[in-house]
Amino acid sequence: MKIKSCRICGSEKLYPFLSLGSMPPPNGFLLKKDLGKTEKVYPLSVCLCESCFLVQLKDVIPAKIMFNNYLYIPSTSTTMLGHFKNFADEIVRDFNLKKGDLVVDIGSNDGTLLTFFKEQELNILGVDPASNLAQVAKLKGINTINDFFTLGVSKIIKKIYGSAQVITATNVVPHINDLHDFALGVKNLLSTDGILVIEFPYLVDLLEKNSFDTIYHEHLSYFSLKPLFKLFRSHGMKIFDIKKQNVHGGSLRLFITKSSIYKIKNSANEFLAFEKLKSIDNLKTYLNFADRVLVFKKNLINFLEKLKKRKKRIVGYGAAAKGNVLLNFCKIGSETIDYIVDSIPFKQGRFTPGTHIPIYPEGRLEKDRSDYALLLAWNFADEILKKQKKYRQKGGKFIVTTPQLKII
Ligand code: JHZ
Repeated sequence: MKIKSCRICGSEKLYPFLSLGSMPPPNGFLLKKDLGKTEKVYPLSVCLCESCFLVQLKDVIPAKIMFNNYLYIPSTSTTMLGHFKNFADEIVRDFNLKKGDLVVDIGSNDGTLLTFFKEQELNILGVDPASNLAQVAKLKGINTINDFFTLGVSKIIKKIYGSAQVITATNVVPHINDLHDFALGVKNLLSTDGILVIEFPYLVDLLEKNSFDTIYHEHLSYFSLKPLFKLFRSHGMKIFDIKKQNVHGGSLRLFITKSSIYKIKNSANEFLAFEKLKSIDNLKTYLNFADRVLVFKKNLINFLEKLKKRKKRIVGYGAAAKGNVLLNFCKIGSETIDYIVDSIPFKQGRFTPGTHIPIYPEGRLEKDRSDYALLLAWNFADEILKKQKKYRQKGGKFIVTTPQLKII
């Protein structure tokens, strides 16, 4: 499907500033038996709305294709476990949550975030369309509705469980095509003084760190603040606080409410001023970014070609969705990368979409004698470099792509 107008303001002035070509959905990991079949590819071109400045994709793959069986889980990362624990603790403390208050997590994945709210004796409910993950969550005792969150689903939840004191949505709002339906669903489900807390990778970081590989079919929007202020305002809600987070290459956490008891904090205006300074509302910023992406592609390909000429063995580290974007965009396949190691059991034994590189457990890196590991999960550089001390001590090197191409 192709949208014709901006998801937030409805303007038809959508300027495409970067095309990454056509490729399969980046979480479409293949089983061995499917390697011979033709993979469906979809265009990946990103636009700027010249009216409200929402950066977005026009091409939409039906959500059911991408999310009904989802292989990504954050819970194999100690960084993410720590992040989610702090997230839950802070909200319970700062908003004075009481035993039995309802917390609903949208895009609850395997229930990781909700386990930390459950520990504090809150009433919890997850909503996630992936049946494989809803199953895992339920086995952990996390009550989960296996569906997409919509206004319709929010009405059912409200009828059965009552209003929510807190709704959380981490790394999922960029996936939502109908943002107005999402806002209406949240407004309906929140109690009168309830809050919505959302987290997403921040557009300013994407541009500054050149993390073009986070642009992919699942991410329909790349948020700066102005369009989000507009979205929530149009539904009688307000963003009242903003906090910067380090995860996923730089993210924002937004606090949103329909209640007048929360006063808007300085952070909101400070971030808006910061974005003005970064010329986030200027098409030139995006065209410059697109130029840098093309330069990066050339540099990476040249660099890897030189290593191969010197007969060096290269593997990949972290079969991240973003890694698949990088590999497909730069046309790097199994002629260059022998295999990829990854901590997520669902991905191990499968092959990367488009490039068909096999995926193995992380333990293989240390046992094997590869010279270089291309760090596809660059957002976890600290955690991974620490974990792979022995590989590095034996002379193994990491190729880091973001924010700059470098060898560690
Ligand atoms: P990671 C996901 O993108 C998908 P991805 C999603 N669409 C989204 O919005 C973003 O997150 C934010 C592995 N790994 O988290 C695990 C190791 O092998 O950067 C993952 O496969 N060893 C919801 O897929 C991958 O790397 C480790 O020690 O780009 C990281 O994927 C660690 C820490 C990770 O997200």
